[in-house]
Amino acid sequence: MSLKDLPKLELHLHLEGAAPPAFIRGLAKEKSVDLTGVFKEDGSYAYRDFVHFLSVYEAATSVLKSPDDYARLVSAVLEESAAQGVVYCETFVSPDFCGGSDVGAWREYLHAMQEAADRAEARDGIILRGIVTCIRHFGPDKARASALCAAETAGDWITGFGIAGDEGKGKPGDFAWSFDLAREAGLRLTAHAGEWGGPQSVRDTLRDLGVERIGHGVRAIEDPALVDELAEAGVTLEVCPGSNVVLGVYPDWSSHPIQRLRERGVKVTVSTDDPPFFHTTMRHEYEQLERVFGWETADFLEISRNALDAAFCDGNTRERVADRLKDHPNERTSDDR
Ligand code: MCF
Ligand code: ZN
Repeated sequence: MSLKDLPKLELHLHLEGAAPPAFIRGLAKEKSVDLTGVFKEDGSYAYRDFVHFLSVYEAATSVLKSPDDYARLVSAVLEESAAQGVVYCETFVSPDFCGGSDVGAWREYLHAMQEAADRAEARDGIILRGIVTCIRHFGPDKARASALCAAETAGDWITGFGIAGDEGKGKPGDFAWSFDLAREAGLRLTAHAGEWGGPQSVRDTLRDLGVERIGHGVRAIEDPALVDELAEAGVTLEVCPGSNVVLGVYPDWSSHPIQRLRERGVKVTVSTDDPPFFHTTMRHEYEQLERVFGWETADFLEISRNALDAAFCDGNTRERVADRLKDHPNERTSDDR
């Protein structure tokens, strides 16, 4: 079977960051929003570096002004994900962008997103779940408001809570109150760390926020003892190699530590992060992993199994996704084992 056809699970996808540029341009035109500087001449997103990426992301997001806009976004994003062979996806959603963290407004956005996700599931079989995400450079007060929205709407669809944004701003401990609230509401926890911050940022995040997954986490490789701890504790890394290379965390794919982390026993998964921003897709990530590290079907199935085990969904959903994976048996021969 071709790698392109393998069923894929994606645990790390920012909803607005997955918006096709043409979709954002279309909304900007409809609403007469000036997006000067957001796009290059070839129509792709324009940014110089990580901090500039964050502000371009927010500028592009400014065209999304209503629950219906978010419903349209979910439809567009899931259509593309399903075309990539994704069968299960978790997306980061932010109450900051959806009603300014007002709980009543947030419920309306959420309802619209969930309905759009249900339609996509009926149409293409793709399953989506949401992780409410606070934005680190917006500060701890905004994070508390997001956590309250998350706690109010925790359930079958909002299944997790996380933090993304500028890792250079503040400390993980500044957000502990929000993570404690989310945990008490029954939400599963993940946090971006070890992307721009070194191994200590991963240690601090695990200690202060008590998360079970780390977004990126790749710079843990710089501390062998930490790598052992991650492996022993079964912490899953949401690795986004293409994102790391394009943003300059690593100079090229062959320097990326995903394979070394795996070899040291760390559970890794593969995601695209913000695919059009990083000129990537799930298929492109798979093709690169095959080309650069020689990954075969069995390696990808192991990655999918890791994602399934770490997915923030209920048991029934997990079984449904597991059935989709069973359609594609491990092609590894007995000689390989
Ligand atoms: O993972 C990438 C790069 N590292 C950190 N943060 C983000 C990434 N993509 C989006 N983000 C942040 C960004 O601040 O997540 C927020 C954006 O505003 C959206 S979460 C729905
Ligand atoms: Zn991310």
